This record gives sequence, C-alpha cells and structure tokens, in this order.
Amino acid sequence: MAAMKPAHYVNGAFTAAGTAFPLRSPVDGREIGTVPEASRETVDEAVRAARAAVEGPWGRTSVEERCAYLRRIADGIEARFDEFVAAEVADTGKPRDLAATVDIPRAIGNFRSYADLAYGRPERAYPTTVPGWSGSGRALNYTVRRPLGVVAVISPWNLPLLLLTWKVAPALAAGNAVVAKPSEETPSTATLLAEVIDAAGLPAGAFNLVHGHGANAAGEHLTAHPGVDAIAFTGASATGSAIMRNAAAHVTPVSFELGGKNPALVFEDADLEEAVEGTLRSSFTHSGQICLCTERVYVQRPVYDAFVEALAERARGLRDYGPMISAEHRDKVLSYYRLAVEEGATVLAGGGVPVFGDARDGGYYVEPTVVAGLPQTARTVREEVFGPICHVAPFDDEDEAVRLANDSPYGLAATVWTTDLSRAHRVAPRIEAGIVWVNCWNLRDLRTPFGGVKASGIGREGGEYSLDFFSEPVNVCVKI
Ligand code: NAD
Ligand code: 6OD
Repeated sequence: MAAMKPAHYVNGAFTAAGTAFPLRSPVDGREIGTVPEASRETVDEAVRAARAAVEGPWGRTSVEERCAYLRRIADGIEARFDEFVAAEVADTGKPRDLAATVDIPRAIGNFRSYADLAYGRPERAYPTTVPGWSGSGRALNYTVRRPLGVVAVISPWNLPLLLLTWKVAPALAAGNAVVAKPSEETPSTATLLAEVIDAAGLPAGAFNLVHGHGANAAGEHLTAHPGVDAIAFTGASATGSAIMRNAAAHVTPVSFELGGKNPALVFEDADLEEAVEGTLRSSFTHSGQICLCTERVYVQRPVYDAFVEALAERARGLRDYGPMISAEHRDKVLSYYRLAVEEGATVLAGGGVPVFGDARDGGYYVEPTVVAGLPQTARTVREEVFGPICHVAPFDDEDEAVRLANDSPYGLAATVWTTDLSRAHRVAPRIEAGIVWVNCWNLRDLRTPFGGVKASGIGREGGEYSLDFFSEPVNVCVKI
C-alpha cells in the first residue's frame, strides 16, 4: 500500500505545514507514513477560518442546504469506500471485516441520519395568556435554534472515522463551523474525509482539520483557544479533566464521552450459550479497544462454573484479532496482565503475547485474557484497561449484582443477560450507566442518547441530543 500522507485542511486548502512525526503500523511496527504536527499558528488559522465561515456564506446556509451537503458527503465516502476501509485498517490494524461492516458504514450512516434528523426537526410553540397583564396579555412564544459558532472536535484512535463523524455531522447540520483534531495515531481516514468534504463543495472554513498530539500540542492549542465556542471530546477521562481545566478559562461548554469499566450481569436464567457468545463479543471485539467493551463480568453462582469454563475456552480459541494501537498501549495492557497476577488473580485464558511466526510478531498484539478471583477493590477490577481482558466474579442475588455493577468510578454501559423480562426491566434502571443492553451488546440506534455518568462523561450525544448540544435555543415572544 502507498505511504500514508495525512495533511491539514484549513480554510478550504490542504497543507502539510509543521514538523512531521512517523506513523507506524500496529500490525508489524513498520513506518507507513508521516504526519504533520499542527503548530499553534496553524490551529489559530483554522479557528479564524471557521469564524469567518460562520460569519460568511456557511452561516447563511439554510438547514435544507446543509442537509444536502451532508448527503453529498455520505455519497462521497461511499464512492471511495474501499480506500476508507484500507486507510482505517492500515492505521489501526483492526480486522478488515470490522472496518468494512462497522467503521465506514457507520460513518456514512452518521451523515445520512443527521441529515434526516436536522431536516425533519420540529420546534415548539406556546400560545400564552397572562391574566391582568396591561394590554391584551396574549402572545405567541416560539423557539428557534442557533448554531454555537466555532466547534472543536477531538476524537480518539479506536473508531477513528466513526467517532469523528459522530460529532462532525451533527455540528455541521446545526450550522456550526468545525475545527477537528483526530488522534495522532489515526490521521488517515480524517484526511480522506477532508478530501470528500472539499469535493462536496462546502464553503471554505466550514470544516477544518488539524493533525497532531494532545497535551502541549495541537489538541491543547485548540481546546484552550479563546475563539472556540464549544468542545466535543471523546477519549480518556484524564484527558477530559485536562480539557475541562482549559475550557474553564472561557466557560466553554463541553460534551464529553469518556472511559468505562463496563459490567456484564449474567443471571442464572440467562440463555447461557447466548450469554457466553455475547460476552465474548463485548469483551474482545476490536481487542477490547471500544469504550463499550465489558471488562467486569458478574455471574450468578449456580451457573458460574459452567459460564466461566465456556468463556475461557472460547477466548482461548480466538484467532482473528487485531493488535493494540501502539507499543505504548500494548505495554500498558501487559502491565495490567502482570498486575492481575500480582493482585492474586487466576488466569483462565491468555495473559501474554501471542507468537504468530510471521511479521505480526513485530506488531503490538496481546492475547485475549480472562481472569478471576480478585476482590472488588483490586485495581484490575476498578481501572479501565482498554484491552482484551475481563475479570469474572460470582454473585448471589439481584441486589448484590446491582451493587457490584455500580461499585465503580465509571458508568458508561452495562449488559444484562436474563430470560426473565420482569427482572430485565427491574434491573436495567437501577444500573448507574448511560446505556444498558439486555441480551445484546452494541446494538446501536443512532437516534438514542449516548454517553455516560460519573467519570464516563458529561452530557449525551446521538440524535436530537447532539443537535441540542450543538445549538442554542432562542425563545421569541411575539405579542398578539
Ligand atoms: P486520549 O484521551 O489519550 O486521546 C483522545 C484525543 O484527545 C486524541 O486526539 C488526543 O490527541 C487528544 N488529547 C490528548 N490530550 C489532550 C489535551 N491535553 N488537550 C486536548 N486534546 C488532547 O484517548 P485515546 O487513548 O485516544 O482513546 C482511548 C480512551 O478513550 C479510553 O479511555 C476510552 O474509554 C475512551 N473512549 C471513550 C469513548 C466514549 O464514547 N465514551 C469512545 C472511545 C474512546
Ligand atoms: O456507536 C457510537 O455511536 C459510539 N459513540 C461508540 C463509541 C464507542 C467507544 O469506543
């Protein structure tokens, strides 16, 4: 494959300004391209271009025009589908099938679904009567929504195009101009997206892309910029705190989708085979590098042994999995594999580095891992690993299951496995999480609220929730 050449896209023009840093394939550690690091000046130029777009032709577009642009962008990604898939696979090392069935189709879906939603969105009106008011005392109140202005979008490396477009599409639909910074690990599909947006003919400055690192670099220059009106961020909780400290200086609103330590509850009445298969998917899809992945599994005691044996056996049999994103992340995940043992865990599957006997041995792979036997206080049970590891523990009754699920600093997603519908409806609302799946995992409807509680985030995105975040309601009161 040709070397990756990510470029910034600022004010409708591509530029590779800035010092270049290497891009490595997680599959074998080879250098596959270089990425330009945006300087403070490049970021500033992008923010100024975005401001000019909001105050210029982009700011005067109607919702119908913006939705037409969104559909053109979706068509543009679709027309270059294979290129997008290849670029996502090259940057992340994820199985091609995953990129071709989830990442790229979902990115297309993000543009189409926000075009549908923004176009058909009703606003409220309130006919008002105020008795005793001097005059008629009658009025019509109605609400209109205005864009926020210049929006910064910061995205992570695990689902690069999916999570970038998940924010860019609603931000543009609502009429904002965007300055986006994708992860330094995965710049390629973002660059292709800029090419598609350029070809779709959006006015210069409506969408800008800058590459680079986070702390003390492009990410921080952008999120601390006084010209930014809102920040939509997906990434680690610690990064969210750092961004929030900078945002505080200008009281910039934030929407945060952060880390998780997601529980799965398997009740004795669950379809055990489904629960094992489902947990295998929820713990090991994309090698555990999805914020929604299960890292804590609680199983009701009568079916505990059978479940654990089946899950460990299936985990040991996994073959077609991708690497960790970087050597640094691989080392972090392996440090948790060692910590689990130091804390007294029994390793039931994996626990090390696989040997393939080919080029992948130079890559950043770790084995899918199942451990058991740790107390709830163990760091392995409390801290997000963001890799293919889950800890399994028993519980006795519903109350204990809910208590264990909620005993976490995080609260993003949970999974409940049961054939008892009443139990499902009883347990789901008691779990402190933004999303609870019953007998399924990551079955997504893009209109639903998405986000977490506690250290897992601030606010909700998805459907109208995103359109709400990316706009301000203005109430107009007209006297009758
Ligand atoms: P990260 O927080 O290290 O980086 C995310 C993005 O933030 C990158 O673009 C990075 O360059 C930028 N960044 C880093 N420091 C910054 C700073 N000080 N100021 C501004 N920008 C900065 O996260 P990651 O390693 O890319 O992704 C993994 C993490 O993201 C995990 O914790 C995972 O749970 C979380 N995540 C959450 C969701 C969700 O929807 N809740 C989705 C995906 C990933
Ligand atoms: O599916 C989504 O919309 C979404 N935001 C997924 C996030 C996954 C986290 O890694």
